[in-house]
Amino acid sequence: MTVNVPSKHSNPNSQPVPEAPADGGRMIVLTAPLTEVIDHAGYFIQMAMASLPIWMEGVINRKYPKWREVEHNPDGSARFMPAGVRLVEKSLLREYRNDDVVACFPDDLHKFVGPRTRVVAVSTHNPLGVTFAAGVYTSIFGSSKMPINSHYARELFARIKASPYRDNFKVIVGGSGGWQIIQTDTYEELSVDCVVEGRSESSDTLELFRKAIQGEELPRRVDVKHPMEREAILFPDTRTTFGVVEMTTGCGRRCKFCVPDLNPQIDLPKDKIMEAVRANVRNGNKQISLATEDMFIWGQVHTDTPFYFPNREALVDLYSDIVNTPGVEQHVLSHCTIAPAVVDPLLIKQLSDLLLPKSPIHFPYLSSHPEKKALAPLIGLETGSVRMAKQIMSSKGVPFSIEDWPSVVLEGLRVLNENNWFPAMTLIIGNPGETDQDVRETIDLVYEIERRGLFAFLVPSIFTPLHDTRMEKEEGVRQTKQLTPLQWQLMMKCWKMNLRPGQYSWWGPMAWRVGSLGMWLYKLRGLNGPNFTWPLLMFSGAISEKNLQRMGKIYPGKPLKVKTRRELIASLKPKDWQYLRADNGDLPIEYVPPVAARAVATL
Ligand code: B12
Ligand code: SF4
Repeated sequence: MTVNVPSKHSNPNSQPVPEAPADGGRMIVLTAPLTEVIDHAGYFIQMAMASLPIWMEGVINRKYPKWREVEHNPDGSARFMPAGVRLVEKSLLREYRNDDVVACFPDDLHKFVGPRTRVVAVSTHNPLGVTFAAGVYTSIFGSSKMPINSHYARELFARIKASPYRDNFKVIVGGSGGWQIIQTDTYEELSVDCVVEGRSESSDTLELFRKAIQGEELPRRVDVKHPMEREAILFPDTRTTFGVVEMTTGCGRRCKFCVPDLNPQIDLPKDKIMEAVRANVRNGNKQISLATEDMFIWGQVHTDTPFYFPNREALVDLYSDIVNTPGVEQHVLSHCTIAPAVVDPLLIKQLSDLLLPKSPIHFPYLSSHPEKKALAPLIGLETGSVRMAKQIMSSKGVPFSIEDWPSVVLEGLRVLNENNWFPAMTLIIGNPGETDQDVRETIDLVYEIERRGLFAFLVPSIFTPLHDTRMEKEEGVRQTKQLTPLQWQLMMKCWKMNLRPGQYSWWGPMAWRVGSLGMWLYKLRGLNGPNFTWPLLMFSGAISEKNLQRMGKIYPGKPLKVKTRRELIASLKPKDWQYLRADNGDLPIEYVPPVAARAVATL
């Protein structure tokens, strides 16, 4: 049965309005776009939906026909929600009663939004798709403003806007993608009253909800403080999407383009992490993932050792307890940096022994694991140009000098690959001030990865100035049409290399060749301009790279002179030697281990 209730925010499609909830609805209703909530088929599906345009949704539907299936609690609320929603819920439950607050899927909003509702709070990661990587692929394929995720986010906002009770409640948006609404000034269009920048634990956030409940006018944008103490960070005690539980906040490497690094560097207490892991399992989750910018800083924040020398024992102990928690069947890594793999290869090996059996990721053509399992964290490579690296991320490779960045990447990748870690590595194309020479150096590094038989899933994206960062005001390449032939070559070479493992079938190479040429003729040529032509021919394999190089149509790349691990370790400052682990070998000849040094001193 449906009722029609007049409202100034009337239903744009004049759809019949569902019947009001019998209990008048909840005072505070929390939700998130369906494509950010789903807990299906691993991380990849959400990342794909952030990048593919809506007209390619059929590809996802065919590959994952059940992706829309979600689970409910007996009262109709969501069985799982992104960690951000869970923390808003937990923060609110410090002040409001359980039956005042609910977290529900977008399709169930009508069951909870009623005359009693005063706030609808939306948590979102990437509502408009204007962040890095997400924007670039939709712009290559066309209709740049509408990735699949964005379509579903907009659908959610349209649904809220059309609610017959819209005049009675405020819409508050938060989460890591809220800034996109501020930056595009889409408040009216999406019917958003206020965007909160910052964490829900803050007392300012609670104050905002109080105001909204009293019907007061809200400011368009509120910046709330990030807790400075680890004890002030809350943990979910219900199930989260992908079993996400926070492990750290902040990073410490200070890359100029980075948003999460603006937060204080905190590693969260193990007992709280474990409680949240158990809560996930209790509520039916079988998978866990610790959210972090760099997993390797955990256990080494504000200790006597610099954070970039990982605390091996603490990390192995934490991950061991997680994967051995009864009920945890799958575990996925989130983000990390690459220098720790060079600093402590034995740590990587010990983590592999622990984590591979529970990894849901399989790389049949790459992994040496008996079941072909692999680990695939996300790591920033960003650029192969030392000049550019110095400018935008001078501490990315510490304790090693940024002068050695290409060697750190190659040596780190060697260690990771040997232990069945095949990371996704992001690259930024079109950084402000990027010259052709910078791009050539990045292409050199990519060719060197190939030459050495190493593998990373390379994810190039176009520079996006992110809000509040030190590069917020800087201009780089804005659209794919502006990319130079070299930048296109880099982009297409990355994708060609990514598809290598998929090409070991008889049909694979042919499908790519025909598919990409067809796409080019049909659509891409017009969209991306003439600079795209030769790189796409290279990608498709229609003309061999050797021939294209001979014809002068692509840059041939040149071999890099690379430092070995021993040489990299030898380049460290002597004051850092004390943090090296002897069991990794390669110690500098002049190095005297602490025990021996003490013995010499007492002679
Ligand atoms: C886990 C994760 C993922 C996972 C799972 C996401 C999920 N749905 O659960 C996967 C791998 C799928 C993913 C995908 C992507 N991600 Co992601 N992801 C993360 C990561 C590591 C943790 C997110 C998290 O759960 N944190 C813990 C929760 C508690 O934090 P939170 O969500 O921010 O919530 C807090 C506040 O924001 C606030 N809050 C949240 N919601 C609300 C709502 C209201 C009303 C209020 C008041 C407050 C509030 O309170 C919470 C704390 O109390 C972050 C980095 C990070 N450390 O945050 C990157 C991060 C958020 N992702 C990022 C990006 C770019 C993406 C992708 C676009 C990447 C890509 N190209 O594919 C996609 C987009 C996916 C999509 N659906 O569109 C960027 C966002 C950059 C930006 N600011 O725009 C980040 C910051 C990574 C980075 N280093 O840059 N991601
Ligand atoms: S290493 Fe990654 S998380 Fe850390 S500051 Fe740099 S970009 Fe940010």
